[in-house]
Amino acid sequence: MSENVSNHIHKTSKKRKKALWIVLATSVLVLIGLIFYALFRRPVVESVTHEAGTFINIEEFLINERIQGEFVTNIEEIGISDLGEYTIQIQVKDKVYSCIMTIVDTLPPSGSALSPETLEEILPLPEDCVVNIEDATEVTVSYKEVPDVNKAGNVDTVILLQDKGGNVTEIPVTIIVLADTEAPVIEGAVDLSIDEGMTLEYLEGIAVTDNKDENPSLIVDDSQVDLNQGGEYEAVYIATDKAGNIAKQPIKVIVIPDVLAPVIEGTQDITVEVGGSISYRKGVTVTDDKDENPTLTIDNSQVDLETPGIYEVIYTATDRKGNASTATIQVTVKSLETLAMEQEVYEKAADILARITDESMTDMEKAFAIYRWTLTSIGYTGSSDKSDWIKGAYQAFKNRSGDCYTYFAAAKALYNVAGIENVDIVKSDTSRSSHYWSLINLGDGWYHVDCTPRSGSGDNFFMVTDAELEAYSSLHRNSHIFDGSLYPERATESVQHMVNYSNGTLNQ
Ligand SMILES: [Ca+2]
Ligand SMILES: [Ca+2]
Ligand SMILES: [Ca+2]
Repeated sequence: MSENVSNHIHKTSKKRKKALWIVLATSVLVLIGLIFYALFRRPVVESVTHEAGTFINIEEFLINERIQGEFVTNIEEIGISDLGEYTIQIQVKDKVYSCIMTIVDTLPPSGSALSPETLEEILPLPEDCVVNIEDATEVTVSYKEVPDVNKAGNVDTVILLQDKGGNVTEIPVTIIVLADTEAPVIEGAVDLSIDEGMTLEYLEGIAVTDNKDENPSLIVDDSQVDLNQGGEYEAVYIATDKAGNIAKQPIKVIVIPDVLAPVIEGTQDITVEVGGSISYRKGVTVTDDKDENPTLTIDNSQVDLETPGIYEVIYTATDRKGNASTATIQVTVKSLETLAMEQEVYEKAADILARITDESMTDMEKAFAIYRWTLTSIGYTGSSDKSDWIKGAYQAFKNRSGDCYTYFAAAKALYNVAGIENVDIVKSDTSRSSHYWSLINLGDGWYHVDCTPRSGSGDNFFMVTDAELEAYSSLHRNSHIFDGSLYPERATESVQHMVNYSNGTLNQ
């Protein structure tokens, strides 16, 4: 028994010793572990969450403040407001550790309400409703609900400030909506001047703007202006905005009267054979100082194209204002026989002229040669057909005889071919006898030429003045009396000292 007891005691003692050893060994292992942990544990945290807008401090990354470390990553290159994840490298002693830094924005923005003024129907920008906005990240500004600003008054609304982190701040504001009381502004209005009868483009160059209305209306009141009557008038531009504000801008309108008649150009006498036709407008133009399209009427009611004769045609041009001018032409209707006779007369005249003149002669020498040829080449028989000078010339060239009409007509044909300006002149008092002669103009005025030989005396009439003709006429029963008012004004300077009738030459 005692041995058993002794054994039992001995066994108990052994068990205790064993437990003690286990505790001791465990403690040693824990201690060793702690020493290892202290000596070799990671000094840098695995991850960091950083609030945007604050300074990035090395201590955020170290497990306690006894550890000394420094950034390997250039931390200044990271925007402190740029949200996101960054891998940051940190050196502690001679080892480099990585850490994930996440920049977050958890703080809502702040701002101060304004009370912006606006006009009816014009919504202020939400940015204009808040000032002093502050946040670490970019903030967008918007209306929570778009306010109704269509009517004047105070409108309460809410502005939302939202940052990059999704944080939202609501700011109540009051918008002051004002009615539009400002009239539009008219620009470009100037006094206008225009020719009578024209139309005015009043609105050309006129601009209207308004403080609120993008399209204010613009009209012109020209009820006082009469564009068809010269004078000075007033017109008024009237601009109106949507709110009914009106601006008025008067201008002066000067209407320049049209007092000048149109000018007719290109009319000329027309010769046509019996039964022929005439285009009266051909080559005729009408212009006016003010009217771009003056009217032209042609009165040819007197013309009888079926009957030979000389007829008048009257052109009348009228401008818009009623100023009128006229031009008259003669239409000569000739029989075919007369036209043929005319052609023969001119052929014969050309033959004669070629014989009695040459290129070296002056116009006066040519005229004198015509005078001498006519005077001496035709015999006086005292009768002729006076219905047409062509007939007279025909008789002169064919028969070489006739009366004063024959001489006059022959000379006229020769003057025409020689290009000498001439006018027919007739005796005004034909109670005793009729007589025909010419006025010619060589550039120094009109002179009388009478190629009819006078019986008896050696009287000569080459380029004589009225006075010289009158001196003869008064002594010879008014042989050359005429109505001076019917003819172009005559020259008064005598050229008789140049004329040598006896030997047929001119003194230069
Ligand atoms: Ca924020
Ligand atoms: Ca306005
Ligand atoms: Ca005119």
